[in-house]
Amino acid sequence: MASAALRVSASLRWKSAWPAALALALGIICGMILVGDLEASGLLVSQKGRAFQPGNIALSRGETVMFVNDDSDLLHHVFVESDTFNFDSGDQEPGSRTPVTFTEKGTFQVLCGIHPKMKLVVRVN
Ligand SMILES: [Cu+2]
Repeated sequence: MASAALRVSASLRWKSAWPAALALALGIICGMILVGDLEASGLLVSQKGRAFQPGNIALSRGETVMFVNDDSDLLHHVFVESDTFNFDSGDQEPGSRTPVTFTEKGTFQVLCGIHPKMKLVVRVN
């Protein structure tokens, strides 16, 4: 009798864990989709090997580009100089992430103050 009651309560506990496990799995999947979207929409720009990757992106006004210094031993320094929009990151340490929100429409050249060959074209719609 006692062992049957134990078995029942054990199986109940197992069943009640399912919604939590399902919620956790859904949460992980949603997180992966969100990160995937950010990368797919080109809002992550890597600075690696003295180059921007990708070298060309388009986004909507008000969106933020995350610049990631993926060079383990180099400083970078992104800036934009234009009539309508200006930005200067200062020095970007290896591994650092620098968000830049493009608040104006237009086509902008993002340059690196340290590596003159680094160029990124950002089209803001
Ligand atoms: Cu650089």
